[in-house]
Amino acid sequence: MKQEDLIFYGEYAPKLEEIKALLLSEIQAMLDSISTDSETAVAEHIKCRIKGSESLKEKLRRKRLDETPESGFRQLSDIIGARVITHFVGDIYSVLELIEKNPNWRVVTIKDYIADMKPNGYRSLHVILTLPFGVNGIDTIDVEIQLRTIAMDCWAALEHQLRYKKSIKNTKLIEEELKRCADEMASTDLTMQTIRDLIRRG
Ligand code: 0O2
Repeated sequence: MKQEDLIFYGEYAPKLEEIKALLLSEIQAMLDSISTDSETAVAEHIKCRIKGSESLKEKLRRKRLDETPESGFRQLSDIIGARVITHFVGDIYSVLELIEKNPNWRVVTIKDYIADMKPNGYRSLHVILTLPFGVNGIDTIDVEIQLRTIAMDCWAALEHQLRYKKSIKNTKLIEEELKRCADEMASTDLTMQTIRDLIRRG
């Protein structure tokens, strides 16, 4: 954690680091239970992060909430977030099944932005879990696992970067073009899935 984040999270910082490490190792173990062979692995990579204090304060400000860690723990679900990047769309639902079956986890919300994409073209599946916290009277914390294919992640990363460039003109045209890219990538994802299914069937 950066110095500024350590100061902001204060007494909560060690527990957040502990939960992040636990989440990562549990996800890894879950994925290994499907396959440890790189030829058949479902995940391209996994990432886990604790939200930076500036990004958290910005989100709390946007939602008109107190800019404190406690307010974040109570009202937000992505202070600790993990991202599982899969090769194929079908793999996302295999991982979801494992998450739902995990006896150590309690799934509270599933947001399927693949079946029901956001209007801008964003696709991803978000799973929110409640985990024990137990620091300073805060019993639990919600964490978010985002499941995406490589193509969905690529689009989200580029869109995230472009979104914050305020000087861009022709916003409507750019929005349409981004949406078109998202749709083309989703169509490629489906074709790749079909090709894999054909190969597997022999
Ligand atoms: P970061 O930098 O990724 O951590 P909201 O009120 O909509 O901002 P909420 O209620 O948590 O957030 O719900 P949502 O939209 O289901 O999930 C938010 C997270 O999903 C975002 O976190 C992004 O990681 C991702 N996300 C959602 N919509 C988009 C989108 O249109 N484009 C991209 N690139 N990512 C998206 P943060 O907090 O915005 O930031």
